[in-house]
Amino acid sequence: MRETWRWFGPKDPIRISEVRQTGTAGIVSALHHLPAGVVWSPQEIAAHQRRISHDGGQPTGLAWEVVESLPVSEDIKRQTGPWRDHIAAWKQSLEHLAAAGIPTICYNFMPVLDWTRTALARPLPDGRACMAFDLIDFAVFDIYLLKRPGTDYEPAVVEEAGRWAKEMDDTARTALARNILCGLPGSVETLTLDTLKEHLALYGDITPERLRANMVEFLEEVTPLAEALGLRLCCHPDDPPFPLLGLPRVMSTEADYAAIMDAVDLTANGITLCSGSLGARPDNDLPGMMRRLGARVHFLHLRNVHRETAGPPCSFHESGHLEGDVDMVALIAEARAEEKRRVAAGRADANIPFRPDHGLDMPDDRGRLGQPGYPLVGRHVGLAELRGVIAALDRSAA
Ligand code: DNO
Repeated sequence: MRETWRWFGPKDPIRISEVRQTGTAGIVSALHHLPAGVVWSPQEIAAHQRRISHDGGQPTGLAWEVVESLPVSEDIKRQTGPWRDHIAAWKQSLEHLAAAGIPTICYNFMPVLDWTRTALARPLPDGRACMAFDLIDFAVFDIYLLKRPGTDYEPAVVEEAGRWAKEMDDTARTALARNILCGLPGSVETLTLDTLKEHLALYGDITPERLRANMVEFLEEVTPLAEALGLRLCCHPDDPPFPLLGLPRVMSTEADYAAIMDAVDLTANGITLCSGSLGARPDNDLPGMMRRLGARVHFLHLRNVHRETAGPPCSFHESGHLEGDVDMVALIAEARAEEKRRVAAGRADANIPFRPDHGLDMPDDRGRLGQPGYPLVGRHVGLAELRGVIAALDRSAA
């Protein structure tokens, strides 16, 4: 398992020379300043590689190994406007990334919102802080702030949301909206309530079946090229893994992944197995998914969640990497087993990249104001724990 670390580029308050001290082997990054739909030029890619390989003129020994994300435009997801041009640009970017030697490309197919949380720094009893998704808070946002017609929450959720909405003052309401609209780490786009409403209207007639068909069509276009270039595409799951705001979501379960893998049956059509996103549903068996879908898992996001209510949809908060509802040790054991199968099969990609996904905010992280969920100390603790699990499993298998 190859250790990697997500770095957000020059805006990231964590310097590459600091990342190096975590002992990580490679960097996950993106050209966050470019909007979806444009070509990533060789010059832009090379400049970013240089930002990673050098800090203050000094070599860092680190290289850009995984792209997260090469954004898929809303037009491609809906098949509207210049979507064919956007696919052509995506393919051109793949050619440039392959020429630059970056083999693994993560993307997602979530309409409008990427990850969604109602709290970005909820204090835990021991003083750490975590990101959380509270279904009642989300319903308050949806029903009382966004005022979306036709919401379909359970009656008990609507009732509770009504009580909470009365108790919230303007400051609390503004903070809630800001947290929910934050949903795209490092992106150039910032949503407001009004732009969100406009985006939702554009998805009015797009059913999950239609979105899945559009995704398959997109993959039929881009995957053969990726395969020929020796690249591995890997789709990140929906986070949280259930529909929000009436938008379709099609990458939430094992069955969703199996359908997409079967529809475009090439190794380059792969998965970013994010244990924290998928783990917010009790019916997602993460070690089992790693065992059954493993041959197509090209990238692992390892983090954990603690589910607070039954669901989906449900409330949950992010926990320490070894503390939540996902059996992280069993999941890593399955990832190691997959790597052994790849070695036996002579596959060149036997070393699967993973990153410690998210981390709890710990004391020294508070002053940095980095990307929510991406603190230096909290993530380093997560990496250290995961590294310990891997070492212990390897020792007992030897
Ligand atoms: C959240 C991330 C996601 C992920 C994208 C990949 O912290 O895991 O935003 O980067 O969904 O396309």
